Amino acid sequence: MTAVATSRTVDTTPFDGQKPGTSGLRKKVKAFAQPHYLENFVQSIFDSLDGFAGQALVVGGDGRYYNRTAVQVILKMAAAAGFGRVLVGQGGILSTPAASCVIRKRKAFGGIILSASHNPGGPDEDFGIKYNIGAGGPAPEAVTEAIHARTKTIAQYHILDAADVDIDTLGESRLGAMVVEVIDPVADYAALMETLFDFAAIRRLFDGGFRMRFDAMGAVTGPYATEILENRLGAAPGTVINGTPLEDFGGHHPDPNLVHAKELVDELFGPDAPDLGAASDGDGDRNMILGRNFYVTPSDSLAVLSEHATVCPGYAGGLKGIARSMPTSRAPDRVAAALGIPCWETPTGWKFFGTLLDAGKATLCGEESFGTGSDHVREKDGLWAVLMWLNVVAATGKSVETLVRAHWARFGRTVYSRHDYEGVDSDAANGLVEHLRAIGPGLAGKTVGPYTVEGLDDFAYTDPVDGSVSTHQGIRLMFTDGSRVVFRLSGTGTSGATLRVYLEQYEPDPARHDIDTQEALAPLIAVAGAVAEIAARTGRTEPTVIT
Ligand code: VG1
Ligand code: CO
Repeated sequence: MTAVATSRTVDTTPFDGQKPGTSGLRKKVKAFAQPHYLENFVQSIFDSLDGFAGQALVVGGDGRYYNRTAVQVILKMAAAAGFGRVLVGQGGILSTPAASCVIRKRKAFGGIILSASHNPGGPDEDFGIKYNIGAGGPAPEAVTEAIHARTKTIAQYHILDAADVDIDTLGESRLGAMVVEVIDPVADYAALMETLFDFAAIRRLFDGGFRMRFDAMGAVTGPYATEILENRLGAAPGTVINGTPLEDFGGHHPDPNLVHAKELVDELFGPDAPDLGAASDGDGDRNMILGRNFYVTPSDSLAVLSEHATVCPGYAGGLKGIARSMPTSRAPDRVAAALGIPCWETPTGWKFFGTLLDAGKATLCGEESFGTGSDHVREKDGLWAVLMWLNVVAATGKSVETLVRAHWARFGRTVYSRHDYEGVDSDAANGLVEHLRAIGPGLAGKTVGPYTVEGLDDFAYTDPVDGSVSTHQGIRLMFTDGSRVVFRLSGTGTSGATLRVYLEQYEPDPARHDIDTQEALAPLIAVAGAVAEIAARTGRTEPTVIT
């Protein structure tokens, strides 16, 4: 017999639950662990939603420190709020793309994902929480703004007085009137991947001696990658490294880039390198792709996958369109033009792709920040991108490097890099952006270094489907030769400000395709620093991270 559980109302005081950022609320664990803090935010989510009584909610996270504690709080609050069922990943685990998959497949009302993505985890590090809508994607700005507004007025939350739920055993139990269903976090996701990609062809590739390394970075993709790559596709045991989700990710930044995935990069650029290397981030939505001695920029990855998408069963009918975030390079635009399909340019953050995907205006989408995905879910999807690369390699018989070089030969190379200045003083960072806005109108036609300025603008976006407008999405400094520098402040950091400088230069000449990226971009980097007064305003002469 289950004891009768009663709902308790707790008085609380409003808090400022952060302006809607790039994705959800991200803070130090210590902030979330303050009395009522998490509860206030969860109640603010529920108070901003309508019509969920008796409906299902999906809950899971990337397994970082505080994940299990937060899951229990959310279960008890969902029961008090009147949800009919919560689908929770076993052990509290669900990658971001898998949560999106489950929300869609099980027709849930929405989902709560616990993650601070690629930010470090542990008692002194970051935690995060985001709400996803019934379509499976991140809440659009109207919803996140409603949640934010609610955090400023909230006076009470409701929680069931009950013992913790066993979230480690598959199956159903009850929490008050609500059913808690503990699900296999991998099953639905793996089944979806089997419908999109030619698993038999990929299996033959591995049988033929193709070797790969997948670095799960001690984060959530370990169980997914092990099941799909090793168990279902026959990749050699040990293909997946750092495959057990750890509460502190082994002390690393689970961020799949050239700096943080050093172990993988060293192997792929070392002797006896495998044919393909890949890594994913904390919550499994990012990917980095490496060939043997070869790095694929995320922008090129989107372009190459778009070029060859039809070899994959799930995309055999062709693409309806491509969408990329504004700072992502324009390599995918050239592929879209060749395919005769639109290429949409959206603000940074996956939430802006949702309407395009729902309306059938785009099939593939991507961001320069190691995010690639499609209309199969409504989040970016790290392992999906790896499987698509494997499918393209298997179908064409070409290596990763050969595929990218063939793309450059056909379309030209878009030389691209992002320079991040992390932990900058917030006032200095805002001042830099204000400075750019102020000088913008006078810049057109001016010569700076080897470039002539075409114009500078502050990117604003009108959603072509629902008409919603988003302004101040990044400063674009455009030059007459097609080169471009974008300046934007991060919306996901948890300490100080992070200035991101995105550099892009088109190189049609095949004789120059081998040029080192930073060397090729050196003049543009110098101009970006001079125009934005980066050193003078931030006190930094070098970026913290170059990708
Ligand atoms: C960063 C990336 C952005 C991405 C976001 C969430 O945002 O630049 O492209 O959508 O992280 O990714 P920002 O505002 O810090 O630049 V994840 O993997 O945290 O969901
Ligand atoms: Co992520």
